[in-house]
Amino acid sequence: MQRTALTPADFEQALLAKGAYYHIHHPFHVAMYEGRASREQIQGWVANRFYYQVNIPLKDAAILANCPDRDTRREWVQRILDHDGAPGEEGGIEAWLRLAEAVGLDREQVLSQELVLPGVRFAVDAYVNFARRANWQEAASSSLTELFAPQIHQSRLDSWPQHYSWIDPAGYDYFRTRLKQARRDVEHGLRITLAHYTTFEAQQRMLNILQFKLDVLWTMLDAMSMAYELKRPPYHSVTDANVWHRGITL
Ligand code: AHQ
Repeated sequence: MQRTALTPADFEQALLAKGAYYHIHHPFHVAMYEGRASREQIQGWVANRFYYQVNIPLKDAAILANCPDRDTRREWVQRILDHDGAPGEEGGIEAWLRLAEAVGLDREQVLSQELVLPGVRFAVDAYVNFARRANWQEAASSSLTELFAPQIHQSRLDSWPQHYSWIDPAGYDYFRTRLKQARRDVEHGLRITLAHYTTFEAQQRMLNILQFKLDVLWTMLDAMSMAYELKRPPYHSVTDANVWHRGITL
């Protein structure tokens, strides 16, 4: 039988309730927040999250490519500039590379993506490929894990400086910049989402899309937990070398 659609307010509450599954609750993130992460775990996190960061512009460009609405595109395009850097501006990817240097990683090694774990690569690629294949509204709404992002960026700014005196504080610029960009992104993403999903079934599908994106973020940290906490990186039973695939250069 046809269920009546949630009101926009109730739909937004249902979206916010998904925050219970946000990766701020993942044990790997909690360990970083509580100061229990080793230098290797912090470095592994930064090197692996770099793969997520450099794929965000590809994800957002896929959304633009699928979106026939000029007004949406002219607002959405800002996300690419935020990461790639508008002419004359550093951009988030460069800021992330400064975070990498601040935690003692070599810039070229991070750029090479040789430290990116298979599980991280698969999760991120699933997100980008979803954005390429889905309609632009569904791909746009999958960014709404950022409803919870300001809190996670703030938590790092609040806790890392006191726990990890060995990290150069200049590296934290990325989190500060992202605080306001995430809030602005969410306002647009929510506007698209609340307007697009107007039946109960469509709203349930969107909640499943948001869960997929939460799975992407959670799974990335699972792969990092295996490698950097449980000391079971891929192929650890066969070799000590990191032999996993470096990514297909098309
Ligand atoms: O640094 C992050 C970022 O640039 C983005 C873009 C956005 C998207 O389009 O899906 N999501 C996102 C996120 C960033 N940082 C994550 C973190 O934990 O630092 C949070 C993540 C998100 O919540 O999706």
